[in-house]
Formats: sequence, C-alpha cells, structure tokens
Amino acid sequence: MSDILLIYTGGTIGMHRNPITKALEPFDFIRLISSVPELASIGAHIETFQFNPPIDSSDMSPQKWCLLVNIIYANYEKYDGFVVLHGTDTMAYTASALSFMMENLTKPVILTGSQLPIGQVRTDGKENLITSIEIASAKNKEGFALIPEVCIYFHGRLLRGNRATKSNADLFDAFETFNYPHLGETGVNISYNILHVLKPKHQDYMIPHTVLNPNVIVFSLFPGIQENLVRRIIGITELRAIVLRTYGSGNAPQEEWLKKLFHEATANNIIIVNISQCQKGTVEMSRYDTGNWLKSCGVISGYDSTVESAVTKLMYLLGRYRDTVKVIQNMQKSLRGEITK
Ligand code: ASN
Repeated sequence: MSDILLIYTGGTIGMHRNPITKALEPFDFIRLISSVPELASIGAHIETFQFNPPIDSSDMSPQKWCLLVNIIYANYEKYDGFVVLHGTDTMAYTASALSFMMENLTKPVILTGSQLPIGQVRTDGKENLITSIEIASAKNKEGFALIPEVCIYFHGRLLRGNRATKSNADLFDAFETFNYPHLGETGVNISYNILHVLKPKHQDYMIPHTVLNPNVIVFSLFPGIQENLVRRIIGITELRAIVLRTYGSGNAPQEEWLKKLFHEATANNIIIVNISQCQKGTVEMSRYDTGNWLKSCGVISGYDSTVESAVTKLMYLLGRYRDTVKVIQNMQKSLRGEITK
C-alpha cells in the first residue's frame, strides 16, 4: 500500500455555490473528501494537508509555490507520492514552477482539479482525483515510482507539468501538451508512455529551491505595437527578463526602433527569451530574416517552451544565479524535460 499526501490548495474541485451571490467560492476540504467515498477503496493510505484558506488559483503566487515545495520537502521521506488539488486556471504555472524548484525529484507530484465542483452531479473531479492517486501510487518492478516527475492529470491524460497549458475554459478536456507526447492515457486501464517519462537517479537527494526572482514580464508582439510603450517597459529598473511572444517560428517586425530597444535591453543585462505565439512548434530564429535580427540583438531562443514554463524557469534561474550568463546558459538547456533540444 502506498502512502500519499493529498494537498488541497483550492480551485473549482472543492468549491460550492454561494447561495446569495451564486458565485463559486472555495470550500472546506473535509466536505470535499466526504463527496468521494470511493477513496476508501483505493489501495493507498491517504493523508491530507489543506491550504488555509483554500484559494482560487488566480490567487496563486511564488510565495505559495514555495509553501508547496516546503510541504513536499518536509514530507518527502514519509510519502510515496503527492497529489496536489489545484484550480485549473494557473495549474500549468504551478506545475512548471514546482518542476524547476525540486531538483532530482524521484517521486510523483501529480496536480489535478476539475471544471465542475466535486459535489456536483456531472463532476469531472472524482475521476481526476481518484486516478491521480492511483498514478501517484504506481511503482515499477524495482519498487521505484513509475512517474517520478511533476505532472498534470486531467480528463484521461497524464501530462508533463512543464509542457502543459490550459487550452479550454469550458470542456472537461482542458489541458494539452502541444509539444510533447502524453505520459499516459486512461481508459479501461491506465497506459503509461514510459519511454517519455524522466529517469532520475533514485539514489540522489531531492534539492528544494525556494528563492525565486519574479521580476519577469511576458509580452506579445502584434502589428501596430508602439515604441513609447515598449520603451517604458524596457526602462523599468527592476526588470530582469522578458518572455517575448513572437510570430510563427520566432519572427518580429524589422523596425529600427525595436532593434535599438532590444539591443539596449540585452546590453543592460535584461534577458529576452523568444517563444512563439503558436501553441505547437518551435522557435528557429535563423529561418527568416525577421527572426535572425532578434538573434543579433542578443535575444535568446525559448525553443518550444510554453509561456508558463519560460516564465517560471526564469524566476527560478534568476533566483538561483546572480550571473546573467549563467541564467542564459541554463535557459538554453533542458533542465526538467521542458524544451526539446
Ligand atoms: N477559477 C478556478 C481556479 O482556477 C477554475 C477551476 O479550477 N476550474 O481556481
């Protein structure tokens, strides 16, 4: 029997409808658990930890990521796996952040949630919760965790956390990894795609990293983008990095003012990471002239990274290294399977 720590942060899965405002709001975890008597029949010993108060995931923050890492680290030896119940809206950011913040992770950390509250008749929460616990409990022949990485399990799909994106606000089928195969799929059985799962050194200790530097912004290019606005952003004293969402395979308008500003920014130790506005595919700055000039300004490739992964990886690296060169070098490497290189 596996020992699982179930951490409830909040999200729709545990919400109920306020009888006066009719809006969904976070609710008590005990009530949540009593909605799932099936949990008693899973072959796992489950203990719980609850955020007080539980939050809508729009209120997630780097401080709360640190809290999650500290909870997992403090209980790391005691449990075989961890299931984190989380709102769907920022679940992919949390999954990405946790993957970077826990180096040498050898145990499953499975994030899940739901689109409908667990107490509601047509809820997707029960299946998501029950299967996540099964996945977090799964071991291989040697007795090691089958999925030793941070994942999102949702609507029959097991996804690498730092590759995942919330792709649908309405359907139960809400998450996808556009640039990486699913790590598992569920039907009658759970079938795992073990070839694509990370293979950690099981003898190594997990190292938690809880210093994050959030002085990062994301901005998208669009036809008509204005010089005075971009100049203001780049002039912000605290700014350390920009996740630049470019066109197609990493292209940008060939405006002299944009070139000058990007040159100034990178010369000023601001890291600019080029990722595509397309959900699928990768940045290849040398493919067109419109991408190549970005390279000559010191803009670096984010390859096939998601926004969520690029932002949280920068926060983690900027918190870990003072030296901009080190941050840039590590941005170019796949640290936890987050980019294809
Ligand atoms: N607003 C909710 C949240 O992210 C959405 C959900 O969980 N389905 O907390």
